This record gives sequence, structure tokens and C-alpha cells, in this order.
Amino acid sequence: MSRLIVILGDQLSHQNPALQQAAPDDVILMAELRTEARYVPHHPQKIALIFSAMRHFAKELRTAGRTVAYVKYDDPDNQGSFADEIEKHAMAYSATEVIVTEPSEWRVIDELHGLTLPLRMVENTLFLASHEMFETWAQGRKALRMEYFYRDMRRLTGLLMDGKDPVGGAWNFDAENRKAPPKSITHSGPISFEADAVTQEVLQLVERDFSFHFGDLSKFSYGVTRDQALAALDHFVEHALPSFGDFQDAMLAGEPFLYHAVISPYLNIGLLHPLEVCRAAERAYYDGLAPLNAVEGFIRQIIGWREYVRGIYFLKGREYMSGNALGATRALPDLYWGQPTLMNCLSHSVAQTQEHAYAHHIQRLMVLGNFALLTGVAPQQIHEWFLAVYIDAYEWVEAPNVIGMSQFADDGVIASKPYVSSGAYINRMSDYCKGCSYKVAQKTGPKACPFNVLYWDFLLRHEQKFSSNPRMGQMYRTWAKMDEDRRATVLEDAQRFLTCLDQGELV
Ligand code: FAD
Ligand code: DLZ
Ligand code: SF4
Repeated sequence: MSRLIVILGDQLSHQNPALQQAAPDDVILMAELRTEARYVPHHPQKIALIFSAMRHFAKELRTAGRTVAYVKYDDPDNQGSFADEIEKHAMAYSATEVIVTEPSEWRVIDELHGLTLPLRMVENTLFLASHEMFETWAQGRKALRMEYFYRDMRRLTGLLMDGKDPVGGAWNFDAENRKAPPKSITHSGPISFEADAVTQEVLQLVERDFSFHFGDLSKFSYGVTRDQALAALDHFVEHALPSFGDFQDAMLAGEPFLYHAVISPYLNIGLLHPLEVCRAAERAYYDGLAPLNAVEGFIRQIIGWREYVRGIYFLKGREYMSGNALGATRALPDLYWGQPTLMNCLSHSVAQTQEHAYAHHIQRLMVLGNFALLTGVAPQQIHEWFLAVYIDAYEWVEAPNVIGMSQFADDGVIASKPYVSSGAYINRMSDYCKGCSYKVAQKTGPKACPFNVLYWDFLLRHEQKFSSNPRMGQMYRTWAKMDEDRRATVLEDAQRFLTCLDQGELV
């Protein structure tokens, strides 16, 4: 009598708690599945990463003497879903129990709870904060602001702590992390990994079955093993971490990665553990190889934001994904799927997404998300887009960032005000505006940057909701001071732009 240990495609860690419970005669099941590959039109590079990383992980398990039942995507009797493959294998191996590490999303949790077999779901220790810890932290709080959660996580992990105090005398050095883009950068981006025979086979499969999905497969160069993920981490710590803090918010055309880590693809499938990543950065600080603002900022993203958004996802439950606090209904514009646009910031952000399945935080938030929010795109449409196109996109992390932080569709659970800006912010933080057909300094007229007029149109549309928000009062006062003709022109220009957008014209 054996038990079936199920390893999901985002749990590829030898520390996987379900795996650690495996006895020698238990069977490990891993499956490449139609339901998983098709629930949104994932970028082909994301499918390639997951399938190849799964195949490499299965190989490592077999080398370590484990029995692995591995279902390839094109196996003729592939049943296509977790539930069907588990039932089939349980029968074949006369398994008495299924053990799985808790899946990171509701959809899969619900599917597994529908099994007819005895199921044991063990706590997912690939994250640092347990559900219990997050619930306890959230209990009784009026506002669930990340900053306070982050401080508790610093205390819990001991990262950058000097006894009870934060190293450097402050919890947060974010004010030092908003430098405008440098003229040029000294870092050539993440390591590119050569495709081995396993990855080559996967790339052929993905090319054959998923080439109709948005995204270029030919540029695939992500790592697919733990050793490669560790090399990517070392490369980041040595070459990019020292400048990560300073230029975290900067954007440069032709520099998709700047000084970002590009480790979310590995963290999110279990090839790296969040604590080891933070310890590597902390070590660089203590060894004098990276400044405190960079290291603190980086660690905050991981034990702060990353753990916090997961906590929100589980705390708020399945309904969180259908939030639409601002009643937005516009269909997602085709420019998100690569239709040409004159807006240089959007054009570059979409193009690099197509090429690498990657955009960094500020491109996602202040270009792609900002435009969707200003134009009133239905949150579920932009949510599905983000879930599909990024190499690191899984609902637990994507939805709080999109539905919450970027679209304010959760009515302020995550953000205390909507992340909207006119063209001035994009101009300050990037070099996009220099090469744009629109003029960022122009406030109205056919050549005016669309963000300039859409910004006011958004604020006016939601005046009732936001005018009393203390962080937004200044914006409404500026609007009130504008002369009436100017205000009317701004709103007319915004309407004209939105009509062109809806009609699929080149904007
Ligand atoms: P770096 O900038 O180098 O940061 C280091 C690490 O910090 C990241 O690898 C990531 O693990 C973590 N991190 C940073 N910010 C966040 C955050 N807001 N939430 C969670 N983790 C964070 N991240 C995803 O992993 N998957 C997503 O699907 C995703 N969707 C996003 C959608 C929007 C609209 C926004 C604004 C952010 C989204 N993020 C998402 C967060 C962030 O943009 C990415 O984690 C980051 O760009 C990944 O690239 P990197 O590894 O180079 O990150
Ligand atoms: C995202 C994804 C894809 C594309 N394919 C698979 C797959 O074939 N098999 C698998 O086990 N997991 C896959 N995943 C990840 C899952 O959709 C999902 O994110 C996790 O299993 C939930 O914990
Ligand atoms: Fe984007 Fe406006 Fe700048 Fe053009 S001018 S790149 S549309 S912010």
C-alpha cells in the first residue's frame, strides 16, 4: 500500500513539505495539464519554464531514488486535470491516501477538495508567514498596511535586526530609492541560460501547441533548475543589488531589467526559498558589498510585499477576484495584446512583455496598470491579462497586485489611494517621453500626452469617492483652481481619446 505524493508545478523544492513526508514506497505524481496550461492564455515562455522545471525536478527526484509518475502534456492518456490524474494514479498504485502541500491558489485547492480519496493538505512552508500568523496580525486592524506587517516579519526572521531595533536606525529607506533613471547602466541584466535537451523538447512542444498565445518563445533563456536559479541569485547580488535601491523605480527604453533581480520566476515555483534570497542580500550588506538602502529595499519586497499579498489573498478569499469598487467596465484595449500604439511608454512595456514575459514593478504599476485604471478597464479583464502574460504570474500574487494595488478594485484594502499619475511621473522616472509622438509637457490638444487628460478625467469621474481622501485633496484643489475653459477642454480631449481607443484607432 503506497500513498500518492502530489507535487504541483509551483512547488519544485526539495524542502516541499509533502515530499518530506514521503516514505520509500510512496509514489510521487507530477503532471503537465491542459487545465493548468489553458485557464488563461499563458505566455509561451511561462509554460516552457514550468514544464521544463517540472521535468528537471522529476529527474532529480528519480536520481535520488524516488518513484515518480510523470505525466507529459502530450501523453496519449493524459486526463488533463489534477483531479482526474490523481484518481487515475491512485487506482493504478492502489494508493490509500493523497498528500499534497497546500496549493497556492483557491482554484486548485477547491479542485483537490473534490477528490473522492482521503486527502492530506500540509502547510505550505515555501512561504514564511503562515495563514495563522497573517490572520492574527490582521485581526482588529482598521487598515491592513504592509509597512506594519513588514516590521513584524523583520522581527520574526531577524533580518537586518540589531537586537530589537532595525539596523541603520530606521525600518524603511524607501525615500532613497526613487532616483531618476541613470544615463546608462553598468549591468547587462540577468544570466541567459542555454536550453539543454530537456528544455529543447519542451520548447518544441510549446511552439507546437501554444504559439497562438501572446508572447515570443524564441527568446526563452530562463533557468529551469535550482542550480541555475541559485546562479541567477548570485549574479544579481554581485552585479545589480548595489544599485537596486537607487534605481528601483526607474524605466529605460531598451533596458527591460535595469538593476532588478528577475528572481520572481524562480521564487514563485519553489526553486528559490524567500529566506535564502533575503539572507544572501543581507550577507552582501554585512560584507560591505551593497548599501543598506538597496538591501533593505530588496528584503522589504520579499518578506514585506510578497508575503503580505499572499496573506491578503487568503484572508480575503475567492470573492476578492471579483472586486470592482470603481465600477469600471471598459473592454481591455487591443494595445495590451500588441496592437501598435503611439504612446511610447506603453509600446515599450508591452513589447518587452511580449519578448521576455517580464516587466518590472513600476512598468506594471505606473504604465500598464495606471493606463487601465485611468481609462476605466474592467478589473477582471486587466487581471486576466496580467495573469496570462508574466513569467511570474500566479493568482495569489498577481490578483492583490492588480485588483488591489493597481486598480483599487478592492476598495482600498491594499492601497490607501489609487496609483494614478499624469505623464509627468512617467517622464520623471523614464526616458520614454523623449521618443514619444505625444508631448508630455502639453496639457491639452491633439499632441498632449494622453495620461495628462485621462488623469483629470479619472479624478473627476471619482470625485465623490476620493475628494475627501487626505492624500488626494491637493489634486482636487489644483483642479478647482484651473480656469473653466481649460477644464472643459481637458475633459473633451479625454472623451475624444477614449472614443478613439474604443474604436480601435491608432492612439
Ligand atoms: P525585483 O524588483 O527585483 O524585486 C525582488 C522580489 O521582490 C521579486 O522577485 C518579488 O518576489 C518581490 N516583490 C517585489 N514587489 C512585489 C509585490 N508587489 N508583490 C509581491 N512580490 C513582490 N509579482 C509576481 O511575482 N507575480 C505577479 O504576477 C505580479 N504581478 C504584478 C502586477 C502588478 C500590477 C504589479 C504592480 C506588481 C506585480 N508583481 C507581481 C510584483 C512585482 O512587479 C514583481 O514581483 C517583480 O516585478 C518581479 O521582478 P523581479 O524579480 O525583477 O523583482
Ligand atoms: C501555471 C501552471 C501551468 C501552466 N502548468 C502546470 C502544470 O501543467 N502542472 C502543474 O502542476 N502546475 C502547473 N502550473 C501551476 C498551477 O497552475 C498552479 O499555479 C499551482 O499548481 C497552484 O498551486
Ligand atoms: Fe507615455 Fe505620455 Fe510620455 Fe508618451 S508622453 S511616453 S504617452 S507618458
